Amino acid sequence: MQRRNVLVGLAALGAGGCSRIGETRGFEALVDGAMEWHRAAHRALAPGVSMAREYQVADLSPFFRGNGTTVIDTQRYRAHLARGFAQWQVTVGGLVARPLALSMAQIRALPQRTQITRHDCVEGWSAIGQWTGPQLGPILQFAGLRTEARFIVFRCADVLYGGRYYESCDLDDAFHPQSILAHALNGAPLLERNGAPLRLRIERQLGYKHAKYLTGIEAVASLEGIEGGEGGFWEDRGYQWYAGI
Ligand SMILES: Nc1nc2c(c(=O)[nH]1)N[C@H]1C(S)=C(S)[C@@H](COP(=O)(O)O)O[C@H]1N2
Ligand SMILES: [Mo]
Repeated sequence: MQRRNVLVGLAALGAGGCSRIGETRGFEALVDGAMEWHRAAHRALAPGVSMAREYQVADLSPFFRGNGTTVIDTQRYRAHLARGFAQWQVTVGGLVARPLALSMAQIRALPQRTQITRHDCVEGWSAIGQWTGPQLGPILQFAGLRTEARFIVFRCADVLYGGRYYESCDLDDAFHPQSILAHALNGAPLLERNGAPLRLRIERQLGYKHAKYLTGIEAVASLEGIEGGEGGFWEDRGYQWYAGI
């Protein structure tokens, strides 16, 4: 049933490009693969995989503030926002066998994980929010990471203090069950201040690792040569790359 909805949704969108049928089949395989992966990942929650603490609805912060970029003042972003992000795409590329470009409809059609977690910003505030989105792991698995891939880089739509925001993580965090591409906070589509339409939740890491306004996901062998070379916007400005909580 869910799968039929996905296909109908895709047909309505007109998956675009040269091979509509091919793309639809490919996406169907991603949905199936993601479901199997989700199940397997849960079963494998074995000793060794440490999970971030998850909270209850009663623990939710009444207000989840925005930090860093909270408004993107470009014509391009304003136009996407005005159209409800119907044309927004997140690319998955770099060292992968099968590069992808996912629409928000496709992101929402994948198996979803909802988690209530605490966000800790180094600036000295925390907030508890409920995040929903597909796990990153099965998307990367479907794209087919090449053996040389060691890091995942997250590209963002915003420029902060003159620099493009970006982040990165190792494969351990990328394939962690609580690493999701979140499109909803507390059951509602993300607001602009919290990273609309899509942001990373990487729950064992500090706030600045949770890249907002995602436009691209890139598998790389090394972080050298990417922006300042330290693996993230704040890392290039002196923060730790491994920001484990
Ligand atoms: N693209 C982008 N992602 C970002 C930032 C940013 O400025 N731009 N700020 C980071 C920081 S320091 C924090 S604490 C969180 C804040 O998330 P929030 O705005 O939803 O509170 O986003 C992180 N991700
Ligand atoms: Mo932060």
